Amino acid sequence: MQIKTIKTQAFSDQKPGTSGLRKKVSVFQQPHYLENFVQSIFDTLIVPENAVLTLGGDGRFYNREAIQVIIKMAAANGFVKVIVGQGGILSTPAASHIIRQHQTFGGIILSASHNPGGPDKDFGIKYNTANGGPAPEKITEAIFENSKVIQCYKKAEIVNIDLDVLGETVLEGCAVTIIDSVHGYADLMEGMFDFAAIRALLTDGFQFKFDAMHAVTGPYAKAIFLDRLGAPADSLMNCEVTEDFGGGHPDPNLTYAHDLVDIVYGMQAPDFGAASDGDGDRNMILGKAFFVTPSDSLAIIAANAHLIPAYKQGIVGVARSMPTSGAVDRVAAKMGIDCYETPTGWKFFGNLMDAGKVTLCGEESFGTGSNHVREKDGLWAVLCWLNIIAVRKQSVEKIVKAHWAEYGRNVYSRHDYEAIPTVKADRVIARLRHQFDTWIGQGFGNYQVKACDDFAYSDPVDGSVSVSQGIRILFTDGSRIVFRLSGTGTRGATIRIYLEAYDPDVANHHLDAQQALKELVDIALRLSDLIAITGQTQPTVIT
Ligand code: G16
Repeated sequence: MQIKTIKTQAFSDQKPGTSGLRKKVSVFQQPHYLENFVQSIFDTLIVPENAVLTLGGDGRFYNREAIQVIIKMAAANGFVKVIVGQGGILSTPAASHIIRQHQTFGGIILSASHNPGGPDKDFGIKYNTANGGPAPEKITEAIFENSKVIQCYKKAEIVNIDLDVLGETVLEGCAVTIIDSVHGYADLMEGMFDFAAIRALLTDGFQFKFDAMHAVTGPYAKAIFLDRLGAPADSLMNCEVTEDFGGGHPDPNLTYAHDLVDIVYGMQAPDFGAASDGDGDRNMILGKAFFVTPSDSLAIIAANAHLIPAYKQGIVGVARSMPTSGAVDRVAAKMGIDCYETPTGWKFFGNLMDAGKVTLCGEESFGTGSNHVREKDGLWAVLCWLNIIAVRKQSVEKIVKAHWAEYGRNVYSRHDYEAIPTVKADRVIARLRHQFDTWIGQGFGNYQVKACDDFAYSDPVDGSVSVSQGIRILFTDGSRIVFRLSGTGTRGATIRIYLEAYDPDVANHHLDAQQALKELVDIALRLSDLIAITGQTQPTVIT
């Protein structure tokens, strides 16, 4: 195989965010841009002999082109085999499964997750390690350092591979295997859940609606819900993967999953609605005109895990990201298992799962998952709910309300202020950082501040420390306000305000979370001076 070494110059902006490098497609299309980042990944890894790479993406615009480039570079950098999902398609959880199942030397996943796709939208790339999970900070930092000093990259001079035809192409020194993107993942799910019970539910009048948002879960949903579980074809919507996700924003929340939300809150509301994002790792769960917060979803899955075959022996522990509500903490306390609070980002859960400390994890950002893979998993969460409903034979709303009656309710909401000029967003955060010490002990309306900090985490497995992970204002009654800058946006900065109030007395709770959290919102805006600094008077997204 002929290998070409190509001279290049470093770009200065290749710092991976919460989940890899995400930029506009036009940025990735600059000569050498993708290649520099891929070479920086390979330069960071010491590729062992006989190393195999998993490769796939969410099917967005530029996916196929990027895959051809990466195959050539993997071959030139010593990989003996590249396993690629058919058509270049692999959902993030399916890629994680393939890395683990085939014991590959990690994988490259091409996705900008829930960000829109298309020629003038976003693209992304991340490296997952051999455990199937996102690379830890020490690796992503090293990739960034390498990207700043790179001088050349290596590419094999080979023809493009036909990504649509299953089978192996043996090139001199490197084989490329195109595998079915869906089958292995569907088998994994079938082995974990009570498919007979779910099939009985879905074929017996229970109305189910799943929205793939024109993104990667479409083919997975067809294989699992239609072919294996017998759901009627009209249970699925937006299940053809398109390069621009149908022109939509594939983020499964109440704002962006509006097609589904309209149905679930309409006259013909199904019993259950769910959506997943661009790369299939996020999920939103809905009942009839009823929204389940991701934090509640995690707590309810944990409390009912014993009803699911994969967890019938029990769960060893749980973890949530810091801004996620404390609902799952209450379940863990009752079960007598550990509950870990980590910074935002799925990578922090990997160590805990590898060390056997936790079974289930979740984040307020519509991510839930377990140790079956090392990524959050949208369809897995949907199957958890279907399995629980099939056993309990209760509606989503009834299950949630019974949970609140038992544990109390962590009333929760997140307000996002998107596309703020970075300097202004930094000013908001800097102001909070400088002032929070002075608020301790002070009263604001009905709330008194107990403590404030900038969240720091010390990993209990490897001792690594992560600082500045979000500003917390903790009140004496257990309520919280958290401020954090998003690590996944590509337009300016996004400030997220997370609001949580604990209501132990479910009989008196306000059903409307926004109403219940109104005073906390006012306090958050007052303390941060966000409106004056940014000029943005309303959040762009409320979940
Ligand atoms: C990524 C990470 C998640 C994290 C989220 C936070 O999600 O995988 O673990 O919770 O980012 O996003 P932000 O920094 O914008 O709040 P995804 O689905 O984009 O890969």
